[in-house]
Amino acid sequence: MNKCSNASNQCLINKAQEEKIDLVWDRYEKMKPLCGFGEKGICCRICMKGPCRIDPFGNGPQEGICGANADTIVARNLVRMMASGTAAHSLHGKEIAKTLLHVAQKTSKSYQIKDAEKLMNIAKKMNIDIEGKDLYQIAEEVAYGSLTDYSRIEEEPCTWLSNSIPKKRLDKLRDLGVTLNNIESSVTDIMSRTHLGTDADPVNLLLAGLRCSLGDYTGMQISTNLSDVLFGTPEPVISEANLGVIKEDAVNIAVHGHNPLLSEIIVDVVDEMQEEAIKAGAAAGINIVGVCCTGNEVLLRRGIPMASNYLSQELTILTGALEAMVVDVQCIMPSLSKIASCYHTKLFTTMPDAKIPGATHLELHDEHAKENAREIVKQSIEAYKRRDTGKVLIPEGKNKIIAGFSTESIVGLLSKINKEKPLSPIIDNIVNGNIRGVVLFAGCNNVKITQDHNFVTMAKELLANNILILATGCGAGAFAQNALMNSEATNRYAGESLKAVLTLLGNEAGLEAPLPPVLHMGSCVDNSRGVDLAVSLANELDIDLHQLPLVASAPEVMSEKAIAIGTWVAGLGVPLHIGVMPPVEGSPLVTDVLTSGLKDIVDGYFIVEKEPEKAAAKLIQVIEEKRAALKITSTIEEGI
Ligand code: BF8
Ligand code: SF4
Repeated sequence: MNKCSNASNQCLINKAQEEKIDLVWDRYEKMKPLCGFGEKGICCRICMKGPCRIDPFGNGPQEGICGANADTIVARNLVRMMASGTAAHSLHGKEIAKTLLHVAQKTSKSYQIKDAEKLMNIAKKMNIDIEGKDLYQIAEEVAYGSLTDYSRIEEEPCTWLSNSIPKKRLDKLRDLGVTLNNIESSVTDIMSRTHLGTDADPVNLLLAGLRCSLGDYTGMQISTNLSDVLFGTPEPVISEANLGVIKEDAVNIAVHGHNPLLSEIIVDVVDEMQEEAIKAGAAAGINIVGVCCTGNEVLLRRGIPMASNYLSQELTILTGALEAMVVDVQCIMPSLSKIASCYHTKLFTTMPDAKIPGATHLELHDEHAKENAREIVKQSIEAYKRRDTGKVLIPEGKNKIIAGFSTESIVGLLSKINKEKPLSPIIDNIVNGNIRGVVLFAGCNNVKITQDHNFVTMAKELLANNILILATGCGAGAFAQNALMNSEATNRYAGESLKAVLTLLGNEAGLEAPLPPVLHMGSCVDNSRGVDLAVSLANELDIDLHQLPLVASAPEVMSEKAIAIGTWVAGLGVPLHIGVMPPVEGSPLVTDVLTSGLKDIVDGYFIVEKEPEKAAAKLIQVIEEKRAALKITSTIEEGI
């Protein structure tokens, strides 16, 4: 194998150049200059009289052919992004809920209930009477109750929205008319009102977008919670990250996408097929690695190492040592197919709604999921025999990570310090200033930014200022890849008082070292875990979410799903930083609503700042303002 000690993956980018393979960064360069109308959101393709474009300099047309102005066009385009994001996340949740229903009705061949305690807690939360019912009856009611959030006719708010946020917040959203009774209707509503000649009022459109985005949130709650029932609630787990987790002497299979229904089965069947791989010459057997949010799901629950987040997904194949990439849905670059064809790598698609030309399609339906998973592993072992060892180049660096911080595992850990009031160690340390506040990092990588740069730069600054960081999605991937999710990172980057708290907690957890300064809470749908923790803190203090010294950041935001998340985060009252301007600048009105008007009605708002150093400073300022408003301005660094 050729050696590559460069942990930045540059060697693989160079390799791609030598092999004349275009990567995402090459395609980006070829795409330049990007369309200015599209970037500002003022291109409309909603009907075939157009496409229409508004001249941002005021010299050309200021209205489309139908008379829609820039405000209407920008708002329509933006809320359609929110609808797409909501559809993606909530369909994921619906698949999980349907699977739980099949398990409850004992018609599932491949899945079972792994966390009965969580199921009981959910039933209680949903006000389901569990008296005298067995586990399967309760699971059936939980599944039906959750699926009702996708189909309710009555005008009451979705169960998973109303049972998971503080009452004050729910009342505020209801008064504003943005609570929803039915996730799928909220998406239909956006597609309907943005049809040509329907809603032309930008503010009315944005409010509908907020309602739809709260559907995204509702779908995430369902995804996360019911996945925990089926696959287990994450507990702290030690693993590794970076492309170096791909092993030269193993049959390497990457699982990529979002839905744990696929990856869990693959991980399950691997153990029984290890011998076959060894017989084929792979001394280390079969090695599963994760990419994107599927990677986060199996990392948290199974300790599977993380090879890559979004932007470097193509490089996993460039290592020349990947036998198969198995994908489900979302954030899968279609380019993978072409790149895989330059190697021995098999690309498997597994979902009926996510096929890629050139890939092998093997659907993982419940009734034959295990057989198909075995077939995928078998073909991967076959592919190993075709591996060209001359083309193998695996970057050597890999980082230790501690992941698996579900709300339950955090509360469990804290209860070792205070059994009666488990949240008090966190609350006390926020009040006395040892922890100044919390930032939840979420969202994607974007080719417009050097991969992971904004995440890492901001985190170092925030940690030095004693701010605790939670992370999900590709944000979590960025921190995992850049050695910010282990005890050494706490010693290196955390301010003194934060370090003291994390050291105490790490010792209680039996690590004999500090907890990491960035806590990995999971995939993008697991942003619900961050909300759950924040809601527990807010309820304990009898305040609303916007009063907490809590902010969110998606410094390398890219996808429509992330736009939906950002909108509901603001709707829940939490200011949200984004490091890339969404396509709204063509309408000063829409830009103003997002960056300031929203604050007046829901307390949360968007902070757009491209420079990570400046963004960190702005977030610190917001946290300090929130502390001052709560009258917890103390800077005492003692008394943990
Ligand atoms: O859902 S963070 S690039 S992988 S959209 Fe996609 Fe963005 Fe990554 Fe996970 Ni979330
Ligand atoms: Fe043009 Fe109006 Fe049609 Fe959009 S809806 S393409 S602005 S005519």
